[in-house]
Amino acid sequence: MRVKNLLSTLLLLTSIQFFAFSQVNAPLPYGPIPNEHQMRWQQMEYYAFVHLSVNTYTDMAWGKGDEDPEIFNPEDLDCRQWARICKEAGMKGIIITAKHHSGFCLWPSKYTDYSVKNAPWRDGKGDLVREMADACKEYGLKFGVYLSPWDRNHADYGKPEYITYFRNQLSELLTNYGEVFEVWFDGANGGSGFYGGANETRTIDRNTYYDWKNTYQFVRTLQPNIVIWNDGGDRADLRWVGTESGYVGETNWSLLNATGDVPEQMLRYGLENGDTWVPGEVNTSIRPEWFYHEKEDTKVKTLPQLMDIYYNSIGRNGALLLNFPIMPNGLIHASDEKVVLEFAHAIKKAFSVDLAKRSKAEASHVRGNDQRFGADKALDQNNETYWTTDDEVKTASLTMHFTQPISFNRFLIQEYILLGQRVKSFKVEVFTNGAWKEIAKETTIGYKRILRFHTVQATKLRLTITDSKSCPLISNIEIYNAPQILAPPSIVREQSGDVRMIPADFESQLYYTLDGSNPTIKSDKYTEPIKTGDGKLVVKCIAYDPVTKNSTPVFEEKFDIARKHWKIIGTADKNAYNMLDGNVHSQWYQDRNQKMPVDLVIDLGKVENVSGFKYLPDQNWWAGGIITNYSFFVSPDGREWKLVDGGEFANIKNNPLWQSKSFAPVKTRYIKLQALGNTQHDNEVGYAEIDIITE
Ligand code: FUL
Repeated sequence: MRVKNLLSTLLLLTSIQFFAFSQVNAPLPYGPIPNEHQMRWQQMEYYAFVHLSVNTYTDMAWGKGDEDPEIFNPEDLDCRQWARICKEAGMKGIIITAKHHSGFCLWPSKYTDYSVKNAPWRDGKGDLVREMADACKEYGLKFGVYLSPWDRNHADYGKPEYITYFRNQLSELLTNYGEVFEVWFDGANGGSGFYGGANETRTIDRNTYYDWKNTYQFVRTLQPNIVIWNDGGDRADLRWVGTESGYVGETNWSLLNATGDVPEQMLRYGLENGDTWVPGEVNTSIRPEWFYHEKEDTKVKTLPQLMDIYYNSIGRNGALLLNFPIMPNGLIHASDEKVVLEFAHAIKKAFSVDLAKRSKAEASHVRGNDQRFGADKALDQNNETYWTTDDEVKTASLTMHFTQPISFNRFLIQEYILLGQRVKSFKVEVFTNGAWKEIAKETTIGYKRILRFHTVQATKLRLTITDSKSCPLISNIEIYNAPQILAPPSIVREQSGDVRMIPADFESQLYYTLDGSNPTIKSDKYTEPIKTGDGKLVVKCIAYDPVTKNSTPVFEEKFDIARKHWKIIGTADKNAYNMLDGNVHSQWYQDRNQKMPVDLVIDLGKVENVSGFKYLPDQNWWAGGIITNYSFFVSPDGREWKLVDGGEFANIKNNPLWQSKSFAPVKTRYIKLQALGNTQHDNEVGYAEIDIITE
């Protein structure tokens, strides 16, 4: 009996031991990893910026610091409207410009008079930061602050005393308004300003002046859970991605080095072997500019543009910080609200049915053959579990078998970044028509990567990690069949006369006519630039979704004669032809040494019956060279000129759109647009496009 007991005890011990040995350990972290605050932030994914300050009332991008607080009166201000919109838009928080470069404070700071205290708004008794914080609380949003280090109002800016002032302000913002999830230290620093009446230019060394190391420490003492954004000085928790246009690199490492300069390339792509975790935040505005300008009411980003931004930020291991410029009355404009809610709806629709759920997965390698790390852990909707391999395995695949053929066009994948970002490259193949077909070959994954591709129908999908720093850890895979965004394409006519269409959704089918009739899906399908003759053209077009069988209303673009034979006289600069390329985003500037009046002479190649001309100024926000006053001449030989029109482009400053001028028809081979003045009252003259109107 005793022997039997001993035996069974031995057996039990051995099996426990065997079991214990068969259990592999979870991988150890590899390289830098996010801290808990960065992790919490990363999971927010999408949140808002709001820009409001004195320059909202002066139509400026930046306040100069001498604006009278009297102008600050957002009479209908309602932070609850902002919070409601952000909440409905699916955002997780709001960051407010508590103080922009002007130095004007949206809260009644004890340390300056340059604030809402001295504004007519709420009779000087208001506290906009408080209203924002309260509205965030009410709507269950996190609350963040932007505090510009550069202060164009403060007399001490540039001196050591200013740092005390800056920290005093931080202490107000970070103690009096509850939990703050993020603080934003804008990189624009130093330059000209009011500076307490000195009206001069002050330069600082943005790496040392703010004593970031101690400033960060101070911030963290006041708000232990905060994440700090900074694009200069000591590395903060989050990095700028090097652009304000709403995208980060396809390759996007959440790593940088703690010290040393960060070239723009590195901001965009991160640094594969960086020694510090610094993930990218993609900041962009729903309009071209950060502050409200009425002239941008027609330039609110469209749904397709916002969708691109989504895939190019959140879909590339970034977070999206989308800005609303607040109107002078204190509200978000109805057009901005409309499109951001459409955007939310479209995202919801795109990611509503996860088709990966309908699959069974197997993997080429599983860590220690332990099912705790099996392929199904990438599909179990649990971000705490992951599929992984033994440490030395850097190439492995996971195959998903669908119960029936499925159609899809989005692939979403996440790494378990708590143990480091590891994957260097991967590919996706589908099993379709009896064979494997590669549909994507990519680099990094990170917290989240979303791939877009043309809809495929398949019975299997194979993910292959082709290179990884150490064993890959895949916590989640999702597959979707996103509906097409049906919107009109952009249609341009190049100098050659060819017509190019740029679809709003890359899966859109475009059908067009050139004979004035309304296109249907029986009309010509757009596949490549359309060769046309030299004459005038009416292009009518629809975008069509073969799945829903819906199409857009007919969209039409009219073009005058092709500019094929035109020659720009008096310049050897090839960029001059940017004016004729149909692309409104390319421009050309005349030699900057010329003095007004500045002539643009064009040889039309042959005699045309001209009855007007069209001018589109440089479309960039900072564009100079916008012509306000002009004369227009014609000539048979480019020597003898006859004035046929002249005057001004009224309101071109506020509305730098196409300007059309007509005059009595005249037969001519040469034209001359003479710039007499510009919006800046200097000698710069630029053009995005130039065209004529013919009889
Ligand atoms: C920039 C600033 O200069 C802009 O005015 C804006 O605040 C943007 C978010 O950051 O650097």
